[in-house]
Amino acid sequence: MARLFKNPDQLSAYRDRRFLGTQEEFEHALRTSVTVYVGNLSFYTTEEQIYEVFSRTGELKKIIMGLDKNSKTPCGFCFVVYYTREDAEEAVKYISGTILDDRPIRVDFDWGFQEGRQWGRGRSGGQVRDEYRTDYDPDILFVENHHSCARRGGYGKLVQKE
Ligand code: GTA
Repeated sequence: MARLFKNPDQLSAYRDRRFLGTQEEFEHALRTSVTVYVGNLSFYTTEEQIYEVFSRTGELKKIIMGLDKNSKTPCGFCFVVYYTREDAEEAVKYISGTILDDRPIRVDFDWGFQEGRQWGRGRSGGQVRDEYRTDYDPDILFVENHHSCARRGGYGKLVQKE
């Protein structure tokens, strides 16, 4: 099957600061990896729902939910691992932008899952970008059996505090 993505610029705008190799090694990993990153997920989207959507382009090897490192609850991203490169490429091409739980999800090539990458890197425990976002995301996160709740937020809440 013909490759859908030939130009490295098409692969991803994201550069993982924690990738230890060179830019060439990073691009090689993006070009050959069978793993995709999924962003802008609702905190309520389940692994079963992700399985249903992503298995449309091929058989899945593994799903790793992204978790808030403090609360250990889903924080809006996951990694999906396929068996073949073609299936991963089709997921980036055809599933990105799909609405799941009222949110357009973003599917991006990823250099490959490693233990530790499942945790949000933000100072609050969740994703960095939720702390920097300039729009307001009203999605509500209930914590501790619905005794309290927090909003996903925005307007650069951490930047303003700095
Ligand atoms: N393949 O797009 C992605 C992607 N993202 C956004 C996160 N991951 C991704 N993987 C792929 N494509 O394993 C992966 C990460 C990690 C996990 C959680 O998801 O590799 P995170 O989202 O919590 O943290 O990651 P990450 O990736 O470090 O955050 P981000 O948003 O890309 O920020 C990078 C740096 O830019 C940070 O230093 C942050 O402080 C800064 N930054 C981010 N947004 C802004 C902004 N608007 N203004 C200024 N600085 C900003």
